[in-house]
Amino acid sequence: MVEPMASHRFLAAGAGVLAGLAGLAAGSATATFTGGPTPVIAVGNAVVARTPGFLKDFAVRQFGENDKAVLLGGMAVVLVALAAVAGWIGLTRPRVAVGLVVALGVLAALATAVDTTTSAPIAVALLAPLVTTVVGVAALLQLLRPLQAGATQPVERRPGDAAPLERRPGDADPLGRRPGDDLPSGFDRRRFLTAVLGTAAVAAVGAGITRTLGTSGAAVSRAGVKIPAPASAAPALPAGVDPLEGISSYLTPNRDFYRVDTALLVPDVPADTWRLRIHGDVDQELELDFAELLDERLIERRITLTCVSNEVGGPYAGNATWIGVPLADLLRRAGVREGADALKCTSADGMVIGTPLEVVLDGRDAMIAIAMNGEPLPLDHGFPARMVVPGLYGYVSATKWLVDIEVTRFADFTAYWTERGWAEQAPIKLASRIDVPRSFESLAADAVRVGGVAWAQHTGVDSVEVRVDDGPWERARLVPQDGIDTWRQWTWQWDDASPGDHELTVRATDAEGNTQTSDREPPRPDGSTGWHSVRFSVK
Ligand SMILES: Nc1nc2c(c(=O)[nH]1)N[C@H]1C(S)=C(S)[C@@H](COP(=O)(O)O)O[C@H]1N2
Ligand SMILES: [Mo]
Repeated sequence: MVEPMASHRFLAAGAGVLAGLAGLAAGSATATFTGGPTPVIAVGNAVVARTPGFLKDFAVRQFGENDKAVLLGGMAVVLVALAAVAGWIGLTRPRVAVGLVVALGVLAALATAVDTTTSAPIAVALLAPLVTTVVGVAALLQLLRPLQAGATQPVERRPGDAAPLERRPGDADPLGRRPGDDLPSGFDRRRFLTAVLGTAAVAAVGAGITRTLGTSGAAVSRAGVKIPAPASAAPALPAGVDPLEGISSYLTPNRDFYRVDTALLVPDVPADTWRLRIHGDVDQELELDFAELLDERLIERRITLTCVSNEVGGPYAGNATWIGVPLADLLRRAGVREGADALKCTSADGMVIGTPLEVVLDGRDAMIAIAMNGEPLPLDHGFPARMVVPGLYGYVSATKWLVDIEVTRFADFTAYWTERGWAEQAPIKLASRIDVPRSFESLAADAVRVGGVAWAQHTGVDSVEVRVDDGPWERARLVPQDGIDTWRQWTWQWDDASPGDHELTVRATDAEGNTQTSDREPPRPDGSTGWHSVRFSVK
């Protein structure tokens, strides 16, 4: 057999990538009709769900809120490489290439079958990986056939030409052409070009359908939601918040609010199809639609949310004004039975979060929130409804895209994060953070103003102290207390700053007199501890 020309190999690899794109676009378009996950998202979700805890912690540490983009980017690189390999191999061994594509299709089908992020029936959802595989294989074969004609047919010889010789790769062929030169006459350019255009058209149409029909129904629905005035409004903002440029703003704008969840694609839950079921150990099951939820007694409260994954000094805390329905109102109406100690909360994307019942019923403003900072919940913060429980880390309380609350016992289920080595119960730990100066900033001696935030949700922060190097602890100034469920901003000024390098450390004391421990603990299993410090220099 004649060695295929190198240029054929590269064309074939490109054909593989094009066939892959067409297959994925067709499969994704199919998914917009079936309501199931697209093949890429299904595989991504499967990776997320099966990533061991330590690796997930690593990813969150390394990539922070970009972890999803990094995962999807990594998957794209692997997919392009595999598609190119399929094309490359397929030039001479089409069966192996088809086998590779089918194997990837089976993988996507398995991921789709176990996907919990949509409620599409499995049999219907499996159409997407099926279409991807069929279109991918068909496109690959169509593209390779014209290339194979040129790759494997010995170049035509005319009478009088020398007999074909054993040729080594890189040698010129009998007509004096070397691999990489113009393609031989056996290459059916016209047919190849037709196949390329056809495949590209399939890819474009598939991508177009995915874009148009895949746009979120939730976004349209959210634009039409009007949040009624709350029966119980939040108290007026205390005077004197935001005392220093550069520290976290007292209320965190929605676009700056940290986001932590496992959803590669934000769940698409239009308000008009949303239902909340409250059931389990109750006297009477409740089911509410969104209009009914809005008709309930609404409260407006400022509450600071915090993620258990926050490292000392980390960014995963934010303060917002929430409007919602007190959870206790609904639970009382349902009638919680003796013996229950937990709420098993489930989201539209299958997240299961366990929340202690006692905490929700102890009088704090635990709510099913529908608005955040004066707007319906942003899609990525749980539209149309989520839980917010003052004083508990998000992973045990703040279920976004909430659709189901089962009153039950912790002993009777395992929550998503608990399965992954995080504590079952997790009140937010007392913490303080320096926002200004930033690490390694250089400041003028006459203006060393420092500041940040401190939180002890549902207990309240009483004092904040700072220390320069090994000097004495000095009291920081606190903005007036808003409520015990929010953070407090603090500032301090170093009047006779000495030039040179310094370290600034902060610690807070809560309203019960507990001072933050200096013991450094990592976030796992129930939240980090330790003092935050930054190094800076004075000119
Ligand atoms: N459905 C769902 N809800 C979820 C999560 C999730 O992964 N899925 N993550 C929880 C975690 S760990 C936190 S800290 C908060 C974060 O809420 P935010 O993204 O609105 O800041 O949401 C909680 N609710
Ligand atoms: Mo979290």
